[in-house]
Amino acid sequence: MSDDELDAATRHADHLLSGVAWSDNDFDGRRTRRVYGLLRDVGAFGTTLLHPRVRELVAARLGEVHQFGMLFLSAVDPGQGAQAVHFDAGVYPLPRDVEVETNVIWALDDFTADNGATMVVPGSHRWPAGRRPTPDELVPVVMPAGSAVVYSGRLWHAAGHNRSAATRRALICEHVVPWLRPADNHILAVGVDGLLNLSPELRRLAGVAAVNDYFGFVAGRDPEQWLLDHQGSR
Ligand SMILES: O=C(O)CCC(=O)C(=O)O
Repeated sequence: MSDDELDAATRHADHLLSGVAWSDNDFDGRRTRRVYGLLRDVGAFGTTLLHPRVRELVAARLGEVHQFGMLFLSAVDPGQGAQAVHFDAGVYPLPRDVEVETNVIWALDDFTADNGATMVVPGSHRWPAGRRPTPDELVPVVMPAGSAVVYSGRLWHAAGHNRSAATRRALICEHVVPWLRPADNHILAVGVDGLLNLSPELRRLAGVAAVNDYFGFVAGRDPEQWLLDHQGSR
């Protein structure tokens, strides 16, 4: 992202994080603050979520119609230990070799080996079911603030241990194919009025997008058209 975009994104992150408590479970992290349902107050993240180069990569992997899976802001505070190693598509009962998910982690602070940079196992998206990484296979994604890493939902990874004195913030955007239920229900979280306040492209990513005439419609109609008519009839 440009410096201006990064500046706006970090200010929006601070606004969203104000007053947010640490997570109440080990996976999210008991020294980590998380904000889900970001489309309810997308602010400056709207530009980041639609970054053209990242959008191209995601569309090349998943096809033109796809949708957000989980979408959250994560602030890993000092002292947070490493997260359990996992792959994001593991929430779906699918064979390991089915590719359904492409995810993006935007660094809102520099990611360093010390401050909890995401740890990844390069190439592990091609591993068969049952193979688990050993600790020496994990490498930190070291990158300056404003950078993103794009990875398959099959890649083994985890948030790292934050041994530094500062918080590591990240914007984490999962994307899944349109025939899967997204991990988070953006349509319910945002509601009809909230959807109408989003740009058409963000609405599509929230799930307002037909795949064809018989898949993804609302009451037999194209969902975008349905939404606009619904607005007009009020
Ligand atoms: O914060 C990170 O670096 C990764 C978090 C993650 O992979 C997750 O919570 O699914």
